[in-house]
Amino acid sequence: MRNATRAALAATAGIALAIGGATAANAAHDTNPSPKVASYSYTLNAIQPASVPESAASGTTRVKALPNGKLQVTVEAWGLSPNLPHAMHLHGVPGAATDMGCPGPGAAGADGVVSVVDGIPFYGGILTSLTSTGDTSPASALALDRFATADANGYLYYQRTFTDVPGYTDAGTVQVVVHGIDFDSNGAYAFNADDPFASMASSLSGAIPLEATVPVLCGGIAN
Ligand SMILES: [Ca+2]
Ligand SMILES: [Ca+2]
Ligand SMILES: [Cu+2]
Repeated sequence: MRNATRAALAATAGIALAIGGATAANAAHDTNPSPKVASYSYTLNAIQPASVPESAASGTTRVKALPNGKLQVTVEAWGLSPNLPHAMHLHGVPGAATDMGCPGPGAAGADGVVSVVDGIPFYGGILTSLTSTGDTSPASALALDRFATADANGYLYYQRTFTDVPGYTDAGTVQVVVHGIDFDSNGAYAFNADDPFASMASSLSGAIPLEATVPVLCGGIAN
């Protein structure tokens, strides 16, 4: 499973994140398609140690404030585990501005994997679930049947226009976090007991495999 090039890419991303630490979002202001549309794009970075298989990925988030007051969020990612849904959330701390950021490989701890819980001191809790349909509250955090699925090449495209983004307008800095790594490339998250990774549970729930919730990409956006 390990691939030297992928590992090197992940390590490079990790170093950048370690230096970037808990800094605020780096915004790249696009040329506006219209004077009434504010459009911004942000980078998503891989956050796992290079030793975590299938964890090298990259991505972007685009946020457009539309003239009608709605907010359009687009996420594109490359190198994700193919043909699987990827939970995505806006993470942060509601209320007064708190300077949050993304975890790097150093947040992994003894087990060598950055779990959702390992990342919480960096990116906070879940403000919004970036589901494709239905509810977008934190209650839908693990609604895998309503999140975007990566294609056979590991490419994911997500776009949704929000009239109300729970917790988002309130929070100081917000991180987009994309979850889900098929560590053993067997085409599935380890929901079946005979799966090699079934014994590794999510840090959120013993009923959910680590593969389904482990964070893979993270990047700050400005609100
Ligand atoms: Ca860990
Ligand atoms: Ca698997
Ligand atoms: Cu999340």
